[in-house]
Amino acid sequence: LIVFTDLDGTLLDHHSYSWRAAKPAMARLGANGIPLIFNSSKTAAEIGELQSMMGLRAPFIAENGAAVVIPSGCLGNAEEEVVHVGISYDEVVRTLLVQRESGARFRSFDDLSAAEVAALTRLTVAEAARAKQRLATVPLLWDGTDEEMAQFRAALELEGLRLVQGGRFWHALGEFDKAEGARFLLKRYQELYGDEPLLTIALGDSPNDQRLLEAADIPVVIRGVNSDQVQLPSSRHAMRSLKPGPEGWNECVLNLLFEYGYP
Ligand code: 2M8
Ligand code: MG
Ligand code: MG
Repeated sequence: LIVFTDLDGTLLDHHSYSWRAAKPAMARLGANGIPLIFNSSKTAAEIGELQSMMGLRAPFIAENGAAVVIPSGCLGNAEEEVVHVGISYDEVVRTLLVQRESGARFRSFDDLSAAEVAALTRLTVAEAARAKQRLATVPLLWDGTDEEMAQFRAALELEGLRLVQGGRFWHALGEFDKAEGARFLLKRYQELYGDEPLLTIALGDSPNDQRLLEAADIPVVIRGVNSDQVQLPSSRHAMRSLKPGPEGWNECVLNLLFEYGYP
């Protein structure tokens, strides 16, 4: 088994960012040597900090698939590896500014100060500063009408950008997604594990997790603010959690470990 998980609203509580309720299942994964791979719209700076608070060291996927980070030693690599995909942050910001000049109404992480991001998200100002250290994706709040949003989306698509929905924000990003990041790391793990087939579990709560869930053997939709917009793929053991966030995560992962014979 290998586990790919979203963070906000999935492993972390949507409001408090606490993972406390998921600790029993996280410990069982660790004890069984099952890799736990974070796959988030958070930045590499945020995920690195989170891993060190959790006492965890593992490869991870940042910014909705824009970057894959493999800390030194994790996959037999002597040095830290960082793989970037697609368009750069500056290019996304430039395209957004052109749209604003033609009337699009939004507030992005590029416009907002760390204090403003903190007020919107309940992150601390230091955490919000890490959330602003972005490589390739721009979270934004839409202030226009639905109709204007449709125009905005179409205009971004002409520039090779997509909009995906997280728990609080829309994310403007290039032609990559969480599933590609997961596939990249799965290949690396599969090389390590040789012929032993690896079953993938993916957990997520929002539309930006849809492709990741579809690519997994065992997709788990965690209940959250917009999880009703996520379609549950029809695979064996696909499930929705009854409880939200880390409580739901804990229950589903413990169930699956039991189901697949892990103590
Ligand atoms: C942003 O992401 C969440 C994920 O679902 C959202 O869209 O609501 C991020 O981009 C991230 O960097 C930040 O930590 C988070 C804070 O809530 O918001
Ligand atoms: Mg989420
Ligand atoms: Mg996320």
